[in-house]
Amino acid sequence: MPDQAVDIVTIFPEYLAPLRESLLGRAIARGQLRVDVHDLRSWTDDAHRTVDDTPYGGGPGMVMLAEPWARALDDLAPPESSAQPRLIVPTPTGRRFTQEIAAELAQQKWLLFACGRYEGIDARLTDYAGQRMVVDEISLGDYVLCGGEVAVLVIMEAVARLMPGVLGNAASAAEDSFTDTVDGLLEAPVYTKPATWRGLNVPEVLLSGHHGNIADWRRQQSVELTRRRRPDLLEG
Ligand code: 6GU
Repeated sequence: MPDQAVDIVTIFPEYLAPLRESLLGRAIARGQLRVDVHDLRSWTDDAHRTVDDTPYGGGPGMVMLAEPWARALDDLAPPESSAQPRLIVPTPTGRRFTQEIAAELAQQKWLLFACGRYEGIDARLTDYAGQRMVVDEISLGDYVLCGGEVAVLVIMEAVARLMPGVLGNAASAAEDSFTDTVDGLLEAPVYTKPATWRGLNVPEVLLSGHHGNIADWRRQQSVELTRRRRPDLLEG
């Protein structure tokens, strides 16, 4: 049995195909991770396979019905079962996704993503799910996507590389931008061979073999880059 499991419910299952590529694909192939994508419409029972309706109180667009979602949850994670997933609902009204949240999700045994479309899901769905599982509404940032599917790809790409045993080189995840080991600074620029390329040179210090000087240079580059591009990270 895989160490970790991910279920994704969506009305566009094909959208999640990229999850089988690359890092995640290899973890799935090695049997470390189970990823299953489910069509929400399979939990409808009318001829039109309806998943939405007009909003109470008026307003634009359509709202996803709670019932198909509840059936999906009850099927994938029966209420009487003691094992329950962490429910992730991507939504622009969620708390902002960060590296810290990615690290937290990477520790979970079981993640269940509910991809909303249209104007979102009937708010009672998270109340219902919250009766038995931890529910996390997450936003990628201050812009609006058409649906949660791409958000799931983003979240899973950030989470997968932090999952125990998924990344080949565990050290490289720890040193990346936004993790604690660089004190919340952006990473210094990186270079590889050749040392001179189309008239452009690699900074001399990186060729020196002097580890102390290299560490100092990288630190100074990190601080400078962060001051220019992300001064918000330097506050406090
Ligand atoms: Cl997670 N979902 C949607 N639909 N829009 C978003 C988002 C999520 N994060 C930012 N915009």
